[in-house]
Amino acid sequence: MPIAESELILNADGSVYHLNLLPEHISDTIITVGDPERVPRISKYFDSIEVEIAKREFVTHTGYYKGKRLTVLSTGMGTDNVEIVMNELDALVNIDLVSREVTDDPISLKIIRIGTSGSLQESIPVGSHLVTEYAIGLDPLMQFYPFVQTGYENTISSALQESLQLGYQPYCVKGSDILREQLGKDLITGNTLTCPGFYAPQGRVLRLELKDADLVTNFNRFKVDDFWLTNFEMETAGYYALGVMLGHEVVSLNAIVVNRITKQFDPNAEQTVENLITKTLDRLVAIS
Ligand code: R1P
Ligand code: URA
Repeated sequence: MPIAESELILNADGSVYHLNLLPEHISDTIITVGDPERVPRISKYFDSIEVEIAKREFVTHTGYYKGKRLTVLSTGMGTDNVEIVMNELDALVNIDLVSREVTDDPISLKIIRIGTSGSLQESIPVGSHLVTEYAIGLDPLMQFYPFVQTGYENTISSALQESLQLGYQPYCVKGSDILREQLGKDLITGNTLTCPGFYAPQGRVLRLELKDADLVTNFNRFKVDDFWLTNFEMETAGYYALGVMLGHEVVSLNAIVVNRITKQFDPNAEQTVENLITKTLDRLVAIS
């Protein structure tokens, strides 16, 4: 059955609705970033750039880095944007956009998030790089998908629900083991909390008080055996859960630019991100 025009919306040139891309515009290896300005900061290292397309916050550059074809794409902030990006990237490789039929042999993409993040532990300093093993989503995205947690993931997310006295169960999900091993060696391995906001959901007070004044302390102290929360940001759990369901390999690499326990902001945050970019590009060239 073809997917209706109202469900898979295409632009006049046949490209997917928000990303504005055609299948030939992307590589099977995609670096995603939140900030559109981070796209040229990555593609400036490419030998050549063959595609430059932008619509809304979604900026895409595809080119070659040391002979390897790579795409870098900005998503903006939050798992609602990640939901659009993951579905439209998947449509580019697993749906025939002309017949609107799902293709028979699904293609698996490699998706690598390079983003900034805040540390929840004194021992994880600003300036460090962290690869996410498990992500826990406090956002509502998985209330709308039939995502099934493993027994272990369910134990973690139930314990967090109880600890934070939440009215809903968060979701816990593991990222790609293979990409974590290939790209995350010598990075700190951690468990990342994905929050549906930057201020109150991450315990920040400007003019509005928090419902739970101890939120960051609770994140910091949360433990189930040797499981702890190391850092937070706003996208990783959405990527990981959609990656599992759609069959794509996803890993989240975090530049730690703030520590919420020591209350430090990284004075060299830009360099911390730059170092993660160059390290990741070189590791991507080495993998098949
Ligand atoms: C908040 O400042 C943003 O920074 C982090 C968060 O996940 C959120 O998107 O990631 P990026 O640096 O990739 O945008
Ligand atoms: N991004 C976030 O979402 N939180 C931080 O504290 C830093 C970066």
